[in-house]
Amino acid sequence: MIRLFDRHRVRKYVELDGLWDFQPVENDDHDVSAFRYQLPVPSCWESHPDLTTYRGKGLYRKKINIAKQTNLQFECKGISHTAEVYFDGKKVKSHYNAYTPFSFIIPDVQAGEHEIRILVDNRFTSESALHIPNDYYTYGGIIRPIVMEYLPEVSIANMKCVPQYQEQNWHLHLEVDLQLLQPMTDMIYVSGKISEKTFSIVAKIPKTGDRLQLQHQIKNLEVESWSSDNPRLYEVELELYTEYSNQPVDDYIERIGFRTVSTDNGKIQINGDDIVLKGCNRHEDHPIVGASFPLQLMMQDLQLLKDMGANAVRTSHYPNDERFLDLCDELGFYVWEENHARGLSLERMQHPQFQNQCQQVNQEMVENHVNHPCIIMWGILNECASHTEEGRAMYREQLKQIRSMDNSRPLTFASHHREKELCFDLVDIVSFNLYPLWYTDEDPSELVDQARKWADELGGKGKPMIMSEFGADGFYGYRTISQVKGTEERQAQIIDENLKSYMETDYISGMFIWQFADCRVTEEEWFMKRAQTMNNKGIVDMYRRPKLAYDKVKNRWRRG
Ligand code: ADA
Repeated sequence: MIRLFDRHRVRKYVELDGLWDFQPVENDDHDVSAFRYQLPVPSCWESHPDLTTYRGKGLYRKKINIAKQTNLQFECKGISHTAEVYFDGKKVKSHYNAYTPFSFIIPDVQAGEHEIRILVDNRFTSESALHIPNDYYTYGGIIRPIVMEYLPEVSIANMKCVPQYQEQNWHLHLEVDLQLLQPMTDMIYVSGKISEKTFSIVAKIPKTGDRLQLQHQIKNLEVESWSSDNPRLYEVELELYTEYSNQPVDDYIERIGFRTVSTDNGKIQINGDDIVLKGCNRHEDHPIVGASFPLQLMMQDLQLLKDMGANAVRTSHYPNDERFLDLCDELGFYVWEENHARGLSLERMQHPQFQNQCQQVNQEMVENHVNHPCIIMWGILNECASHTEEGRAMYREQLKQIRSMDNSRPLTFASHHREKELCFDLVDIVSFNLYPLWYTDEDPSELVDQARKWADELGGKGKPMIMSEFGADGFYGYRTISQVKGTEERQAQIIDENLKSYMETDYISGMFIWQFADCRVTEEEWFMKRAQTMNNKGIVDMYRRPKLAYDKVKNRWRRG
């Protein structure tokens, strides 16, 4: 499955799922002829018994048959973590980062058999500033779907949909990007439909250049707002005609929700109504599929979150699979989506590749996910060096970049620097990662008041405040009368006390438990810090079996 709705009804496309040939390789050996394995795509190579801890390079191969000459566009939704793509032996694309989509076009492909090879690397090399040994696992492989599309000479490359609420009415602003493979002198005609409204855009194609952006405003739409209680979605359908065709040569469908996000009076509003986010931090990690989730397991996680009374999820610490975001759109979950970074010191932030790798992720995250109504805020750089002037400069640059791409959502980042924080003035929402009763013996109620004071003194005065991480380890099945740290009893007690404090604090606009489910961590550097090489702070274990904390959360959120 590629998305939870049809992206095209005119453009032909096919998912390149199924079995691909696979061969671990030592270097940039992309033209090997012997392939020892066949691996399913999408999947993590760690799911194969020979490759459960393989950290290295692997070459994938797939043969495709093209019936008649065409242009091909490939969209890779997620390859972990570095990909070099070859088409009929010629290198056509490189990409770094497991968690954001990338695409490329192969123009003028002749009919017949062709071969795609993808060299994938999940090593922690000196080139990699973001994928490093960490308190989560960097898997290997083609972990999300690959789509192959048959592209006409002029096509719709992207559509950004910006719902606007003015004078008690919903309007919609569209930015439509066209891709031109051949210089054309024609007029183009875009016909569109949303809800009961139809519209058309006419434009002359310039003689040069390969992209053209069309802007269009649709006024006074008769639509219902999107919210957690009423996650009403609408498809925006575009069809593209040239002056020589009375049939559409291409089309593009997006699915959106009409809602506003604001941060007035120190609270967060959806469509003008104050909300309190009750959620969990969730890694894309599972003992059977690693980071390569099928829809069933994504849905199981959201059903459990809904069962415990959550209305939100934080995509800690990277952009998520767009099918998971589609589900959140449909089920009415609020999402804090964030770029890819966890706990990077100033030294690591000064890695020569750091800023441009982050800015690439920011660009791909916002460009591909901007139309999801479930995403109500963008986050960056979890627990990085926002307490230093050099770090602040990078936070500021990245926040500016994201705001320039989308100014419809508030921005935040999760800080653990307490009174040393230097960046609260740069964001709309202040967020704290604090672990009272686990890493420190502080009282949660006193600590949250202290954190509010830090925020007020450090540039966050009057801004909504979120407790973005709190929790404790609880080893599944470890129960003793002593209730020592690590037992399920102690974890349940710590989480319950934290939730009690934050639910009783009227200036708290959100709370995210660390974490939803136990997750695998890297053996490198984290083996000695994490029992079983796992982060065991889940309120369900890795197999999604509830721990004692689960019912405490449910009592607080469903019955609180
Ligand atoms: C940090 C970090 C999380 C996780 C957590 C923990 O707050 O943001 O990714 O590592 O600590 O389990 O200690």
